[in-house]
Amino acid sequence: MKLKTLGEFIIDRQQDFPGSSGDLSRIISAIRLASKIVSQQVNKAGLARHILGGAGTENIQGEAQQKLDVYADERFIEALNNRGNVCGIGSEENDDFIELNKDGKYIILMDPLDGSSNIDVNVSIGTIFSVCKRKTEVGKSVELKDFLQAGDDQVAAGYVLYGSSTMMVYTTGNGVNGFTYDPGIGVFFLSHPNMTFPKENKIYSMNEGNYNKSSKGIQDYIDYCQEVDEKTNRPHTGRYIGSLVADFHRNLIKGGIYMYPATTSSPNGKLRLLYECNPLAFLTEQAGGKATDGKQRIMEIKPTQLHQRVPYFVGNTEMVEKLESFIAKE
Ligand code: AHM
Ligand code: MG
Repeated sequence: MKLKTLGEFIIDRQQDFPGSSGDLSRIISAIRLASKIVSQQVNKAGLARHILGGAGTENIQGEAQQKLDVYADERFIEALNNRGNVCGIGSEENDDFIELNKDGKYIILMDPLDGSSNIDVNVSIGTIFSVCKRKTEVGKSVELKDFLQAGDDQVAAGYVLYGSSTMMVYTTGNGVNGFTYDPGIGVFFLSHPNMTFPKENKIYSMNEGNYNKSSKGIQDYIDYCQEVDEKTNRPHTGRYIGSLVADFHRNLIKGGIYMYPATTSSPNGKLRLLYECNPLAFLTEQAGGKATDGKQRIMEIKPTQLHQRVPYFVGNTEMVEKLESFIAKE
């Protein structure tokens, strides 16, 4: 079997676009580098805490002990800054955007370590990223408007899943490809070419503790998922990890829908439009699926705030449309 590395894949793709500046390739390879560093740290998180945590807030070199999500944030910012073509980063970890190289043409939006409440219990977590061209002139300071771009303006997006193996899945608008990391030699290999949602309506994923805090349409859809009906192969299977990247990845491979609706305590839902919803929506549409806030296509929403939250329903098109039909009846 001929194995293709992520590095070879990036070069091949760049050659498909003669005259391209190679900027996107440089960004993807910066993300690849940071994700290897974070992956290594994630794998020893429990051990590091055991060895270093008891000594208080300092590690063995006398540096302040960092939480893994702050560590991931710093590694991604560092790697992207080193490439020189990124002018700013908006991150779930930081209140405001960070300005990098004024001459850079691209901005990055990212959730450096999504599902971080799962770190302590040894459950899969991930990184989500989105890449857009800046709106302001190259050479000037970045502004908020560079970051408040609709999902349709993304030029690349993806995630890294730190699971039973580490995987990177991304799109630049020409399909979705997944790469599995071999930590022995430090290389990502193309393992999931041209990923698409399977047709089967199989899995539904929601924090069902929120059932009674959700709207009637959501409750009716959950009831529908649980109903016994041989013809439509129901009940669907319920699966919820509580790490968006891991839930999304499983549903992309097996067929399913992920839901984080508005609730009485979180009227806009929990997930962030720019760091979580838009990048996964871009991947979803590229993989033949659908992403909506229940009424509108996620990627059409014009953001007004950096940390904006939206209700989120994403996955297999048929399942998302079924859910929308319940919401429409509310
Ligand atoms: P985080 O970015 O602070 O980690 O929060 C996002 C996470 C998602 O990964 C996950 O799907 C969701 O929050 C789980 O929320 P809940 O515990 O309310 O079900
Ligand atoms: Mg998150």
